[in-house]
Amino acid sequence: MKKILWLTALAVMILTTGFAQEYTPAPENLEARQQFQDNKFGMFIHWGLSSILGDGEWVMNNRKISVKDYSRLLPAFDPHNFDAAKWVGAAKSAGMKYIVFITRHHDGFSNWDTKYSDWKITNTPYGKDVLRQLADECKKQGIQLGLYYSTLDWYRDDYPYETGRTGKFSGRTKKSDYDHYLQFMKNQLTELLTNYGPVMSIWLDGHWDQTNVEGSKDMSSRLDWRYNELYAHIHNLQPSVLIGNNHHQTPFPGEDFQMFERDLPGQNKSGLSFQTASDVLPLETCETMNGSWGFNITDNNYKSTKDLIHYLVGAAGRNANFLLNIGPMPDGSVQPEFLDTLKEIGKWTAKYGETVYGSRGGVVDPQDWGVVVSKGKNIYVHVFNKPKENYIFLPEVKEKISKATAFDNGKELKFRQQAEGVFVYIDDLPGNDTDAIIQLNIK
Ligand code: JFZ
Repeated sequence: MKKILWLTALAVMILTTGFAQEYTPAPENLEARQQFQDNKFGMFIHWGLSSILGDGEWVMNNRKISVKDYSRLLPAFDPHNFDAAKWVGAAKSAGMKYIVFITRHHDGFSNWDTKYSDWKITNTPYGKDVLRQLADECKKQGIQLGLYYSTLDWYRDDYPYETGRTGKFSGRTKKSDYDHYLQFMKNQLTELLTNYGPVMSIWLDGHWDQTNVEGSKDMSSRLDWRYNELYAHIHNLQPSVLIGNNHHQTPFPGEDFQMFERDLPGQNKSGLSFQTASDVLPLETCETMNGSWGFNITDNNYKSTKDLIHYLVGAAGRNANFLLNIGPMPDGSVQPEFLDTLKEIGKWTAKYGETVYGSRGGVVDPQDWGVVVSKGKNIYVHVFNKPKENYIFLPEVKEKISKATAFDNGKELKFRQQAEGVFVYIDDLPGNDTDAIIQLNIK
């Protein structure tokens, strides 16, 4: 009798804590993580109804627009210049290997022909399923596709908006119903993961709406999101899909990669990145080409090609992917400033991409002068700023180095390996305004 009681208690404990649902990634998921890390460079695309207003994707919240007023955008959306081949072509021109597309942002608008909502692209004058075209084109051009999906919703009244810290001006009065909302998300995710071919990643965002502001002592969620259920649902549909969640915290069980926003792992310039980088999961960091995610008509604060290349290589040196954002215009086209910079980046990746793609970081910590990555029998030393001394010092290199060469002209460089690290002499390293690369061969 005692034993039965004890077993019952244990069973109750397991069921209520979710302890029995410990996540073991499927073999194809582990494989997908390697491919994801090899990809290194992707394009983030923020686009939807909000693009019409030219004031970023938070415009509904920031300008305190009610659901009723915001609904006027639906009959106004007609992106007649949308051409999936051009978007995917722009990503390819930069040397990007994947695209992460906003399927549904916080304004709740679905960029595909969902059965579960009328608030969708196929109910605009444009009328066509943008995701379908994008997915087909990605397949055609050999680009992997990830899907951004907001767990936060400013439009629906079943989302627990009462405890949310945004979406306060929507005019919603009906009591929320998370059971219902969770089912809605599962239904939509079933569509996304069934009808559009293999999906590389599901990029969730919105958790922070139910917590105190970033950096607070108490970062607990006011809502029990039941991620166990949501994540299991996703992985059951496509075991290889990589789940990431932009909650700005240490990864939760069931997540397959860790993401950073507007910061390289280990930095916190944005005030959003208080978490430490995982040394188990793949990492990804996202950043904008100007200062906005969604189309912003007055934001001309463009980052330079050089800065963005440094961001890409800097991410690789910290073992992370770089997801660079564009916010296409309301007509569906991409502004020339973005296209030009992407092409410029592409010139660099065409020449130097082999020192980044497929590499892994963490060989040597980031240094004042640049970063270091490894790839098979090679170590690539990326020198952004040539130091004043005539050498570069790489602390704590375990591998035995057999040769050092300047990547730009193949010229051999002198080096000395000691217990504390490697000195590479750079007198013969040609200057390079963006990134002077040294290739070290491992014995
Ligand atoms: C989130 C989104 O809100 C944003 O629109 C964009 O999609 C970006 C990639 O991800 O960014 C956030 C999330 C949370 C905070 C700020 C920006 N926050 O808690 O202050």
